[in-house]
Amino acid sequence: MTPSITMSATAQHYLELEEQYGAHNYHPLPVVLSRGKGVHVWDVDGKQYFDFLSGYSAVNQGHCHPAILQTFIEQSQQLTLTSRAFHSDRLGEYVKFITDYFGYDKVLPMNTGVEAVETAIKLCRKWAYEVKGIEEGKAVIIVCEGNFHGRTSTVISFSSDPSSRKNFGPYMPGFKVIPYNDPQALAAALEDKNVAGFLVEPIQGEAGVLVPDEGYLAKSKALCEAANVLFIADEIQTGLARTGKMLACDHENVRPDLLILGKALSAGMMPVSAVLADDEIMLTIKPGEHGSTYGGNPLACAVAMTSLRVLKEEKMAENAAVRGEQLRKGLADLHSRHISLIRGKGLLNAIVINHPDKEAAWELCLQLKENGLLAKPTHGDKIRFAPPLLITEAQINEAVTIIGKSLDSLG
Ligand code: IF1
Repeated sequence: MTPSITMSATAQHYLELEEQYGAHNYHPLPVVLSRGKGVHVWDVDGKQYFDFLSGYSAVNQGHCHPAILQTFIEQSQQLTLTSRAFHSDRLGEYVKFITDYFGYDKVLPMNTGVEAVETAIKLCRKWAYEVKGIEEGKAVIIVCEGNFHGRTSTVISFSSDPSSRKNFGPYMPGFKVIPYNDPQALAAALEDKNVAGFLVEPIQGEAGVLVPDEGYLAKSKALCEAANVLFIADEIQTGLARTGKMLACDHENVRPDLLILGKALSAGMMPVSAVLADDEIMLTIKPGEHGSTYGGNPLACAVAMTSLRVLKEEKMAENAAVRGEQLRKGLADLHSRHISLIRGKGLLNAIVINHPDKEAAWELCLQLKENGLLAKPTHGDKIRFAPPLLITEAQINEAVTIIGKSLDSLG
């Protein structure tokens, strides 16, 4: 049954403004939000929803977390941006804090996730030429089919998703695509002596929350080590407690050579990203060879420190592990004929919809919205369920009831 899309005049007004004056580079669910707090968001008509997307894992700490907000307010009234032409007290404090937190020699602070991915690519190439000794211009970085690492021209050059690539050429060379979750394919690709790095998501988010086989990350890291190739983990979506550990790599005790963070590093307050590495890699970039106007700004540093502190103080990784088990069990116990697969780790989950109507996942999301829960399909038949990590047992039960009721109305 296709629920009628009922929009108030107020909501319609905002949709029309976006339609008329905004680029059409998204197809959002027909809901206009105006407030967020914890696991909930409210639309312009005051209706409350569970947020089961969490800004694609940017608000792991919950919307408008009070302690992070307090830091934002205090720092924003003191000093927000100096550029890197000058030092700042917050940057010095932050670089020590985050490198102690994750156990690396150094951090290179950036803003968006894809900027951190680009930074990791540049560090990997620099290291290849100046440390490993690969011939200049010949470095190859291995990536996986189904990857999503952002939307710059370089990064979409190695996307296997036509909608990310089509008509954005010419493409950046120097990347080799192999199947995900296939150590043999990685071993074969590593035969090429020009390989400098392996860039991988510990769980492929956009591909539909593809969790690789147990041991995939550890095997891949070992193969990279044996080949003197950098293991580059894109933990922008999987990191920061989302999968039930501080990093998804922690499930296999894998320490990436280059660790890429973003999204929840600032709990949804502003774009903050980072690349962590040890000196042999990080010091290949010399003064003036890389940077960004806002990278490492005092406001971002202050917000990131509180965002990281909150994750540990409120034991969000532990909660994500327990609540994720509860969510997957609750979904399984629905015994819905419309669910063909439930997968995930911690509170990064997805269901695969089994329905003759190819629009069923979208229809289900419309029904979920009507019933008070916001989620969005990814790649057609999959729906990601990724609430903020402070969600409670009772709230998971309430959400599963909503999901069950919505599935029943699919027909
Ligand atoms: C959109 C997807 C998710 C990411 C990983 C790097 C980036 C992302 C693993 C780049 C960003 C965002 C981008 C956003 C929607 C969302 C997304 F659907 F696009 F693919 F989460 F799965 N690495 N993912 O997930 O970070 O530059 O965006 O800060 O483009 O619509 P960014």
